[in-house]
Amino acid sequence: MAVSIQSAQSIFSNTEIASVVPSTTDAFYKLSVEDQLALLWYAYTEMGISITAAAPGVASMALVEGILSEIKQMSAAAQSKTMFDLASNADTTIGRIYTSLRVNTKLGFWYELGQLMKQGLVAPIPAGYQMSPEATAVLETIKKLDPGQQITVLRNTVVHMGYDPDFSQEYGKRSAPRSTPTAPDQRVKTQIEGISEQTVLSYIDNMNAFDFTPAVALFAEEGALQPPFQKPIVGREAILNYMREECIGLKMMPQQGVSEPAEDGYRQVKVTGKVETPWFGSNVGMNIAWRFLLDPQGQIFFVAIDLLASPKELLNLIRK
Ligand code: 45D
Repeated sequence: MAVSIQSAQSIFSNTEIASVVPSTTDAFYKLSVEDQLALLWYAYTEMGISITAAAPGVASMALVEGILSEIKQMSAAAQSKTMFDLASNADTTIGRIYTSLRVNTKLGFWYELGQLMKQGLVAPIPAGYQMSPEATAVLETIKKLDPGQQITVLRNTVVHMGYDPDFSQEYGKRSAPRSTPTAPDQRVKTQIEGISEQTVLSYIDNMNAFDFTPAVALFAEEGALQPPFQKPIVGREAILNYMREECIGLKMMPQQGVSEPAEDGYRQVKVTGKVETPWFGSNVGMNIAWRFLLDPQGQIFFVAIDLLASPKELLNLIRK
């Protein structure tokens, strides 16, 4: 059987992913929009993990200053309706602007709105609002997730707000803003126990330096990158746009790995470790696996990034 992206998806298929994240996200979308907004508020304020002050630096906040000041000037009822419209994907001007933003800027927008709600400058969730029993159950599930899983659920909900949620999926069709990579003398060389493949080590080093052009050059022309719970992003150009949009400020801390020959001269490599997002810094370390399939030339034919079900999965390096 020839190697394909589809066949590559099932390398190291015994990796246990945090499937509670998509199931909780699905349950969330079955709730009324009022319940969704209330639940997000309670989850956000009661989770006990806080966004770090440096985070807004990764978001282009200048792009949302206009809509934020517009919202500040609205009546409380109009403010609530704006949030309702965003969460229900209504076709509004703010909804269209929101959709055109990068993920980090969407998060920055909500971070700012959350601050304004705490300060009483934007309408809060009405005191005494009673969530449905279904919403209460979803909230309880979220509270029991580990922090890396909790923030992934929160992030998913924010990404899907605004009008035309499919827009952001099309990485091949738009160009993303660039940013300056880390200076060469400030870079650190990664070592991963059990791994000597230069491609994998260079991938991590370039990603940690936000140097996405050489990171993408490690991929085969039609190579693919599959983010957690998403479809593979195929081709260098699409992957480059994705990285420019989503990978600024990420800190990758691979710990250990295993490498073995696969069919047709390919090689499969699994690495586990932690990833931190600029939003939560070292407050939240996400447990991650990278499953690489390298082609005979040593290029990345496929890499899946998985959010692991539990910390004990970090040790699951069985060669399957
Ligand atoms: O609606 O190797 C309020 C890739 C009110 C790339 C609110 C990767 C109501 C390749 C509460 C105010 C990227 C795949 C809302 C590796 C309301 C690669 C606000 C992996 C919405 C390793 C809510 C990277 C707020 C990973 C403010 C796994 C919510 C990255 C804020 C994961 C939520 C990053 C925030 C994650 C969530 C970031 C800031 C999960 C951030 C999550």
